[in-house]
Amino acid sequence: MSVLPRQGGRDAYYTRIARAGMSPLWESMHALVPSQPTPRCTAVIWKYAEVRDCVLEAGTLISAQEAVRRVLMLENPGLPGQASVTSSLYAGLQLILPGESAPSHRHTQSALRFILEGQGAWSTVDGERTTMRPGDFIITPAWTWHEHGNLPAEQGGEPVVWLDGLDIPLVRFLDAGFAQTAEQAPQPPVVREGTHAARYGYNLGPVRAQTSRGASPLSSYPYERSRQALENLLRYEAPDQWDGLRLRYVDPTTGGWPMPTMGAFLQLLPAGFAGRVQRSSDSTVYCVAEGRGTARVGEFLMDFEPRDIFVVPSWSPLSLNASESSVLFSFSDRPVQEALGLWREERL
Ligand code: GTQ
Repeated sequence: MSVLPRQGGRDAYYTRIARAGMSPLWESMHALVPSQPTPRCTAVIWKYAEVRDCVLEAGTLISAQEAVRRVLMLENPGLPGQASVTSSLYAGLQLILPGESAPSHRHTQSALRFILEGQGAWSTVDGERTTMRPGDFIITPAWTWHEHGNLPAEQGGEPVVWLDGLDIPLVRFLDAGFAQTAEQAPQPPVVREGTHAARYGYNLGPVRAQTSRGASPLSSYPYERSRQALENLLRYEAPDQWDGLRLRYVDPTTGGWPMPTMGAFLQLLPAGFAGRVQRSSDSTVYCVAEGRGTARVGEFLMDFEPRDIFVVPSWSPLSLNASESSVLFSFSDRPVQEALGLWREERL
């Protein structure tokens, strides 16, 4: 007890216990165990028309090879300098020019891509090449080798830009980040493009099941098919009053999320849709595939148009309106929250 002699008031006491590496819970109890989420990230929108030039300008300053990944990170204003779009997730805009390639590596962070513009690029995931087309949802599960490339201009390569989503802040929080470059380990054997789509992409699967890689065997969920699913469903099902028609991307071998740390969604809002107010505990990043409308987060109004990216923080009241028929892509850490029994939603 000699470290804590009983003299002075509370402040003096706090100073003394701080020297011993302790601090009083009762001063921060409310902040540590809040009655509801108090997200540090804020609602924010990146208008693609305003940031596109900056993204393309990066192509004049550094090559994809030198940069390894030529990306402008989307930093949430509530999390400055933390490479975070939400507390748990990272987002960025990646550019690859005709004829370029970005070297092979792998890491324990999972990555997803939503292609914004341009033709000719591909991503190779565990030795299987996947062509990237606008609107495609492409995944790079944890610890899979991946590299990106683009056709030469003569063969139709155009500047290609996509939205990257990674669980970098989450993995950093857990101190579980590992990475390797291709020189440090052998590359996987080459698999012909389309192999996994042929094997798993039609509600059929191999009879002698391969062991799961802990993530979807499909690297690509082409926009054409996902879009068609929504369009088709609209003929059978009335849009939900909160979400319109919202589907989630699935691992066809389990019906679960494509990757364990990030879930992704595609939703159709018919023209004139005026969604009711809802909130959920997973801060969500949206990217507009088609259409125009408004996302209201609390009192904050965000007018969206194609390729805009916006954030809806945890537990913030959200309502979506569409002036034109719209398609929204979105992703969040919902699989993590569900696995831990944390995820909640409220529909008002
Ligand atoms: O494409 O592998 O935006 O490793 C950040 C880190 C993209 C990628 C990012 C990455 C990648």
